[in-house]
Amino acid sequence: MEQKWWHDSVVYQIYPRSFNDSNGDGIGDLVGIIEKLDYLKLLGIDVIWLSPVYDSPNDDNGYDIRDYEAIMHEFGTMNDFDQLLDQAHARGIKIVMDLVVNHSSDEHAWFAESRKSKDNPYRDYYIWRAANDDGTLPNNWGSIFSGPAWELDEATNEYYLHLFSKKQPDLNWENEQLRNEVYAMITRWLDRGIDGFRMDVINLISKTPGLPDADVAPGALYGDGGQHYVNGPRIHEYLKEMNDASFGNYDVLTVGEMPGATTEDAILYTDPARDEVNMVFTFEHMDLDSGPGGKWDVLPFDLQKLKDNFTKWQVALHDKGWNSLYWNNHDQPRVVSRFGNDTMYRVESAKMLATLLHLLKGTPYIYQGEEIGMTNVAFETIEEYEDIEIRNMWQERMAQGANPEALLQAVHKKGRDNARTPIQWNAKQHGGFTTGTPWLKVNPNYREINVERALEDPNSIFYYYKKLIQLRHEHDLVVYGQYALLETANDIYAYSRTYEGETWYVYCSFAEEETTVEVAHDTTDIIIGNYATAPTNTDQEVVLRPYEAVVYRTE
Ligand code: TEU
Ligand code: CA
Repeated sequence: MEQKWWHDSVVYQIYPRSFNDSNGDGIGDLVGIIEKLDYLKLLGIDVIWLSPVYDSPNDDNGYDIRDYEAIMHEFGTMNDFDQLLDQAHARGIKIVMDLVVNHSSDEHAWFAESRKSKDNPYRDYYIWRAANDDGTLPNNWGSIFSGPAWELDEATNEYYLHLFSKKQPDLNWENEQLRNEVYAMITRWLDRGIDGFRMDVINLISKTPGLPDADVAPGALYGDGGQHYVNGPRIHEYLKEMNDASFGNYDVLTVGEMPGATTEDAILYTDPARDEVNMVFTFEHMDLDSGPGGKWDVLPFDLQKLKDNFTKWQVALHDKGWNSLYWNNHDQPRVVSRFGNDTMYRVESAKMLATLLHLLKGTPYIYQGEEIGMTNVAFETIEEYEDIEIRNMWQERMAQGANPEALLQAVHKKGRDNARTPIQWNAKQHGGFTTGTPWLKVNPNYREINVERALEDPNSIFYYYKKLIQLRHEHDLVVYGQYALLETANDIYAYSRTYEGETWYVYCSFAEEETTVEVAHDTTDIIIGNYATAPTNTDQEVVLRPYEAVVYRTE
């Protein structure tokens, strides 16, 4: 496979609202990001993925875009953006932006036109339907943010489709003119000098013609429309067309956020010969702790399922496509709280999880705060949460008579605001994120967990991430080596990577007690480990301490 710059790159995701506030209004901003570029340079990352910074009424924190070519005024100006781009490039850091084109804001100029009349030239940019003859909604699909996926608009007495919030009407990709406008917009950003796109729910843009009703799961209020829009009928055609018309003409990174994409789908999306996208974000490992009732139906973590899933992806995409690797983003709880131990073994388990992910094959993504082991937050009341997904879900479930204590616990475990609390820079008020009042409360553990402390401690999680990033930059084995799962006890995840006659063995313990693993290789050359001393080992066995991670090299 032809080598690409994004093969050995590590990406750092910034959620600008929560990163760093430079002017005391409680909201992170572009100047705040510029102030921290040296920090990111020290960490050693290659690319920043910026969550949306476009003009938006913030119904979904910028994932509802009012103007694709203006900057959100809370975040700064286009001049600030150009500064950020220049300053990042001057440090050898690339910038990838978010592309949110499954839907726009209902305040976008296209939608303002579209809703005016049935014969408006922009009518067909969105998905409009009349009610059925019996007065019911056009179909039975539910919105991903609760309630039905249809909203009545009085001007024309028709419904528009919104897979997400009412303020996020879905764009109609069947309309060629709309598609061309999107490609032209992408091209203008690329000409501005950005280095690629993370493409929001891009595998949802093609819907089954006729928008048929979907199956209703037992106990569900609405049909699961996903059957008619996840990896829909024209998705590969649209992606190829987009690639040919825009980013395919530039040497940039594209990553498609793709809920419901299987390994078979991912191979089609990322096969370099097909010219669609470079890599996808799979959701499969993020869904392992969800029961049949969906994300709020929380199951205990099961390491065996994680091993099976990662192994399936590592093996399937080898030499066929390209993986992206992530534990965290702005939609997911903090990994150290989710799959590790965020109390007694916070530092050990955060480093162990980092080792596991960063030595796999694919492009790793670090979500802001992950590099200092930030944890989930547990607000005591639902009013302290800001996320529209949480708020809508709460309202719907309370109306159905759900138990508020149990639901609040599910929010503590899975709510998106876990990832969105402001970055804890130091032990000062509000963790040094702002001199004003933060838009979302800071996690109360900021005095113990913060960047300043991490930078002072040579054994911190931060410096461990730095080392892992360096390993990827220095060793082709980490980038291109072939993966194999090693059979071990239940609480251990062990795998090897092999490249040009060299093999690395990665052992990761999820146990809270010592665990002995049998080994069949030399154990003298340790590449990295998360304890200050080497584990007790012979050529036959290694005794792993709680949440220990260790990597051996053999030739
Ligand atoms: O997320 C898509 C998505 O599927 C999530 O909404 C996910 O299903 C949810 O968090 C899990 O319950 C993308 C963005 O990352 C997210 O922030 C946006 O809210 C969403 O699209 C709509 O743009
Ligand atoms: Ca600000």
